[in-house]
Amino acid sequence: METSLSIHPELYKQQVVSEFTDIGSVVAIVEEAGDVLLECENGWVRLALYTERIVRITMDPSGPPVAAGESLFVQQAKQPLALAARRSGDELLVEGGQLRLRATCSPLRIAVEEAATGETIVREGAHGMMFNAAGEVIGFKAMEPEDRYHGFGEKAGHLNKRGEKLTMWNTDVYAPHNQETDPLYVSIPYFMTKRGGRAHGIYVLNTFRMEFRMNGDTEYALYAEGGLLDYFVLAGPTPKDVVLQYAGLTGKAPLPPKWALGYHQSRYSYETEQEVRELVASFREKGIPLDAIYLDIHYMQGYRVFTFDGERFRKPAQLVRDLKEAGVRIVPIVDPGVKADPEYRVFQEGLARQAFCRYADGTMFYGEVWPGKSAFPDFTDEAVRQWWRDLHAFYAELGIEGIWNDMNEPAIFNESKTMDVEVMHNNDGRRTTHRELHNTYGLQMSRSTYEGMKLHLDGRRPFVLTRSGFAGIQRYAAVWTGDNRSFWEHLEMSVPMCLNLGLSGVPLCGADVGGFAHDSNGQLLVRWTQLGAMMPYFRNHSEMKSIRQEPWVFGAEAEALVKRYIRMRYVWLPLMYGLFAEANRTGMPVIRPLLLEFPDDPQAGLVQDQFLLGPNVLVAPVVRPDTFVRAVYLPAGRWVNYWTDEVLEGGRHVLVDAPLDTLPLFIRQGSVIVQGSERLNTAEPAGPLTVHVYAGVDGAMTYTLYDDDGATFAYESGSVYEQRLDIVCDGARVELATHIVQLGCLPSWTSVRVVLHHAGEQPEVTVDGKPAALERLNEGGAPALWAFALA
Ligand code: MIG
Repeated sequence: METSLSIHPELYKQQVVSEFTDIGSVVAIVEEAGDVLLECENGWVRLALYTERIVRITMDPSGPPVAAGESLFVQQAKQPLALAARRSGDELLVEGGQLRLRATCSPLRIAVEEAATGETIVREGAHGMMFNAAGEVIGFKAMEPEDRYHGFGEKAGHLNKRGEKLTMWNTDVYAPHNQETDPLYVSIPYFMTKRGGRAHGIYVLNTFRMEFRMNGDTEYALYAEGGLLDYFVLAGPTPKDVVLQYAGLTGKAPLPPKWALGYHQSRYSYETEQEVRELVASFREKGIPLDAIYLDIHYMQGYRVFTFDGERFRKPAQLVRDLKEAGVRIVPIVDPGVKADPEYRVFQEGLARQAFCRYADGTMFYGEVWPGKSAFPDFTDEAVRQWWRDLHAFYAELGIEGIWNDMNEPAIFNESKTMDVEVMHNNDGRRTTHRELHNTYGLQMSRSTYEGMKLHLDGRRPFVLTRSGFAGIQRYAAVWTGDNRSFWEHLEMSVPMCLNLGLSGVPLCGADVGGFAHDSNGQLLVRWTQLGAMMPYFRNHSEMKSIRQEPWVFGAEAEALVKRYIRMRYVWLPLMYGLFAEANRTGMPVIRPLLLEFPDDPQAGLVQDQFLLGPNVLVAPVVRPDTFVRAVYLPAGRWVNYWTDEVLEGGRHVLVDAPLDTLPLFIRQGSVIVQGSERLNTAEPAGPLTVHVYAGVDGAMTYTLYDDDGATFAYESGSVYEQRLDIVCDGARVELATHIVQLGCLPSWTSVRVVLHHAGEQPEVTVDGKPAALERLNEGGAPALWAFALA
């Protein structure tokens, strides 16, 4: 525990702006291959139009910044677009695409604006771009009074980061995860500014320790401990546009295998084969669905990665096979630290290949982690990544399809909690220090893990879960939010955390359901499972010292409710899977803050304890103990209570009942959702699909059913099933037109039934022009529910 000593006056040194040098006034303007280079008194600035609505600004005090191309962190090629500069007096106008940069020359202060309207998107205020002799750089931007800041990757605290300082330095934080606990495991140097209904983004290309100082009054600052001040301005203009622009730059997540979206059970640790088999049997007996069991560090022989302890797990291949037959996957943990044991094959190989991180003088870097003294692969080097990819044949040959990367910040048991910053990385030939590449270590590890599994899985989709990451991590892994606790506060915080991760390009994320550390309890586990069932990634995990938290440990009532919501997860899977397909194509997150779908609704912009699953399903979890009623904000329009079919007028707060068995859920009226069937895992037949049409408002709605084999990469070459349903409601008339968009494969569901909500007592329904044979589902019940089969 820290004491007051930690706020000793002599421990604190304020960073003073006056110790930084401004880039100075513009002395010459050079147009170079479509870019504009500004030679300034104290250095250079390059302006490049990346796309019609993305501009890149790079400051280098030492010389003209090179025209940077694609990289691990920029997947999209610069479009061949040109900027043209025009100076008149002190004013400089640089135009291209849909954007215009308007700058003063002395001193250089740049504003990015809409070329068409002149509306300012983002501007420098009193300060501009600065650097100092130590190599630190800062860029300032004006803060407008109504600006709200979202994104920044994985951050504790609230959805809006205005007033906060966000640090980019991947860190293992066992405890605490409070609002001010910063940084955590993942750094994504990107955020979105929302101003009224408009939005723009800033993505800073810098892997050094960074700070986003959003705690100013009239200015915020982008600070980096080294490297260049180099950033993209993503001009929106809507929040969704910004998300798409960011995903365009950093890439989209591959489709996860369907089993990765089922319910997962973990514990630090399930220690023996016997225990794992019993666990799976318990899920079976109790009728609780299960798709994966995790093996934490105890499965290994003395914590040596790429081994199984021969006593605890005598026949891992047999175990994996038997479980897979029961529809359950095994996901083992793999940490980066390789035990420094001269008799251990992986260590020997790594030494022989010079695969481990070393100091500049060639001496090895060793750190203490679970196996004791350990060496750390240099994942920044292609030859090392290749080696690591190949090593995964070990798991793949056992039948394993998912890998859990932990401790990859990297976390090390020492004062700094990580690798010495002066350790050198090969960095594919451009040797540099850990100080520069620390934030990318986890990403590079998960990259080679994903690629390695892909290589060895014979066309099947791998699943990788990671604790650490950087911009672009979505291309390789799912992210879980690390060591939370069984606190209601952490249940509550997981919502804005995952929403901000989604805005930062990571669609597949979630928190440890039930809480990792500390003791959970029945009510907490019920509420957390209700939320987890609607989260992209759904895993219950807990630590050694805490009481167990499998679904049945807190008595019959809790067990029944936990079971009900795990089963409900499987009902929502077809809708969720369709959203993952959308995320794969566009980068749109699966769970969305209200601001994304309702950017012009000021109240929706404030909401962080509710979210949308896709565009039309509103989830309002209960995140406080003994709370059986909650306020819900319904955006404009009408909303249907999922459980009762009651229609509620939106554009206001409502108070809804939320007894322990109820997760408040609302469907936007005038929209369509799909539901699958309850199953014990995703390996079981999908069964019938139900399309729920929430009629009752005149107008058109559309929904596209999506499916593919859920297991291979065939979807990338068109083996997908897509059927669009266009529905027009006009009074009692409901016309449904079906349209096969893609028939690259057949869907997994056996039949499709449509359920009509709020279509009145005597609807006239046609399907592709022919009258549908309606069946009334609730004889005499109101409002009427009608169903018909879809051929
Ligand atoms: O805290 O491998 O966040 O999920 O169970 C020690 C043991 C290291 C940290 C992970 C946690 C995992 C644990 N690990």
